[in-house]
Amino acid sequence: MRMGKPNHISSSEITPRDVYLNRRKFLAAAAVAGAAAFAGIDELVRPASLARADEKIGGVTKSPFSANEKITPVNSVTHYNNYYEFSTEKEGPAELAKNFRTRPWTVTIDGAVEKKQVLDVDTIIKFAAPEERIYRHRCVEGWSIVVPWVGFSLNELVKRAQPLGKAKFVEFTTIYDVKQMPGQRRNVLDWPYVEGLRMDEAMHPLALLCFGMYGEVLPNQDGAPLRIVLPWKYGFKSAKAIVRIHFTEHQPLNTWNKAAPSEYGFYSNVNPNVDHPRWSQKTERRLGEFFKRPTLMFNGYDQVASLYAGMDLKKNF
Ligand SMILES: Nc1nc2c(c(=O)[nH]1)N[C@H]1C(S)=C(S)[C@@H](COP(=O)(O)O)O[C@H]1N2
Ligand SMILES: [Mo]
Repeated sequence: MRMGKPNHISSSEITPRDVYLNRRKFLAAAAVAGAAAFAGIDELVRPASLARADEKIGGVTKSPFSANEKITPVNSVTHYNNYYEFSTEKEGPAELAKNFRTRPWTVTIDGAVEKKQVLDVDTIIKFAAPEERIYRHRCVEGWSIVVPWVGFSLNELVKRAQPLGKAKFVEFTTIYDVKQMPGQRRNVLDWPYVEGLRMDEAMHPLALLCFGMYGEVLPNQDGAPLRIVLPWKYGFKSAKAIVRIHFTEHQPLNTWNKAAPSEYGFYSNVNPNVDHPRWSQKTERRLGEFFKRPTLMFNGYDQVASLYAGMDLKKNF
């Protein structure tokens, strides 16, 4: 406060500048109210941050979507990762992602939506009650795992964004941060990593917005603080460390499709009847098991079949 300024100002002394400043305050308050409207009533209570891996996630309910199968040991899932931003070696991300900063973290919601927003990840993860979903996960390379992920249906977020009628696809972008992600110094892929879904795929309840696994906060190497998990698609569709969710009229060009279009398509549904050009997709090996097992159509998630009715899945691989 300037010296000599009187404490009391009569209304006759209010200048245009005061009016301007009050208007600014009003606009700031309106912006906060707008964010609250996007988040919904239950988000008005600001959630605590889930920042540390190995922190337990409370209030997790069991999901009816869970597979009744033997869960892969957590140590395998945290030490056999595809995460090229850190390393192309499967054993690399566990160590290299150890100090990756997952807070503060925001996700930009933009494109063809009513509610364009920049949202804090700790707001997003309170959009719905956390569920444990035990999903089979099939990597295009021929190995598979069974993981108890924690999250809720991606459609909880999509609904809140209020996509416009012209929004036909959702595009997910991973963080680009060369200082933290040594793999991004190399041109193995075109960074940042991009993935996409058709709107009806994104709205399917099986599509999971994920922030935990094995009851705890997601380890960095598995995609903290926020990833998607799409159990009926090859693993590369399940983008990690998401910073942008973009709604669009056009089919996104996903990173692996861009890198090798004859090998990796947009749909990438698990399909034992369509071989990869360089290997068969008929069987898979569960991490920790010796014998291979047959790979199932849609990875066994028949409930998504209707999304692809009438499509030639050999062409749309
Ligand atoms: N950002 C990003 N997301 C990614 C990848 C990646 O390299 N970068 N790899 C994908 C692949 S090929 C697989 S199989 C899964 C592996 O997930 P997991 O390490 O949690 O098992 O992540 C997918 N998501
Ligand atoms: Mo993968």
